Amino acid sequence: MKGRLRGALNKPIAMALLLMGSALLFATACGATPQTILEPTTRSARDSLDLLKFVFWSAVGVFVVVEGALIYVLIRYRRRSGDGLPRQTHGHTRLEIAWTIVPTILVVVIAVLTVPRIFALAQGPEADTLRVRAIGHQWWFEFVYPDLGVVTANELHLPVNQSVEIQLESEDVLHSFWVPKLRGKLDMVPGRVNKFVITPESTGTFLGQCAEFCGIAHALMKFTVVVESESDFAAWVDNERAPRAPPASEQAKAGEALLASKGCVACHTIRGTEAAGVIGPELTHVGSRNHIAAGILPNTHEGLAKWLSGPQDVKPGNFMVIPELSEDEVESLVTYLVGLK
Ligand code: HEC
Ligand SMILES: [Cu+2]
Repeated sequence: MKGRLRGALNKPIAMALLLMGSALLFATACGATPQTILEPTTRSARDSLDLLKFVFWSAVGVFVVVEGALIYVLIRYRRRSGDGLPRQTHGHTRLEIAWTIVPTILVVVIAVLTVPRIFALAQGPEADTLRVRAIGHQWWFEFVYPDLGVVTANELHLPVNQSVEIQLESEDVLHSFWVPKLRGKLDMVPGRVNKFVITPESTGTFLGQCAEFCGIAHALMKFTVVVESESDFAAWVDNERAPRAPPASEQAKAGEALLASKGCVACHTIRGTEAAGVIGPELTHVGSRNHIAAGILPNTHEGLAKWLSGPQDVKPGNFMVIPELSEDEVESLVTYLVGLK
């Protein structure tokens, strides 16, 4: 029998195995993984990963047993020259009972492990839970801290080891809030508030992304979550609450003067100025953020200049529509915005 098996493992099969092996190697060789679910930093994300691992390895076990049996039978009982009609049979009661009971047990075990986790995911806030409203807009995220009087965009700050309830809302269409290292995704639904509670356990910057197709710039709708120490968070809140820093140079002053004439005031709020629009992101402290345009450009002089010179080139279809600005006007505005720490 051994000899027959070896004979069957001929060239094509060996080639296929080699290809599958190298594909696996390539697939696992991905380097940095900022948006992986495999490095959870909250209990919620860890619970989901544990469950995923259990289901995955059970599936691997089932796959190996079933495919192994199939391959063995295909090779062992394949048709050879001179073979006649094989013995005809119908059904095998014991086998059929076995392959009904085994999957049932597996499904029941998965259900028993899943149901308590579903309840854990839906757990409500505690007395000292920090509340944040996360509001999806086409194509950026707004973050409002109702108890702290802070409004910001695209960069959610959270204190480490503090439970936080995130209330998901949408201003327009369906979006989905997904920070893989913090929690599984949850939809942001217009006219409805979905909530979840998490406690981030490690400091760091975590990448998030809208995970529900929401229109032309959906793929360019990202955000970051900055988890920081309690004192860093308190300092951040203090800074966010203050009105905008007054322009520090003549050029920055010229920039602030352009807010009205170029229409920025209609869509953006900059507390301390006449700008009080609510269509675009709050800009009072835009200079302190790491990225602009929902994670698409670095918040540098060049990034801002690129954005103001052509927001539609950077992010086609987005709702920032402005008159064309001269190079001087862009410089003034950028100098002003960079100063809004
Ligand atoms: C018609 C409304 C509208 C006008 C007018 C407008 N903006 Fe915007 N702005 C937006 C929207 C919407 C976004 C978010 C775009 C996105 O990321 O999809 C935005 C984004 C920005 C951002 C990036 C903010 C961030 O945190 O991502 C900056 C900076 C900005 N606008 C500056 C300006 C300036 C300066 C002007 C005036 C020259 C201006 N905007 C005029 C609607 C507007
Ligand atoms: Cu979206």
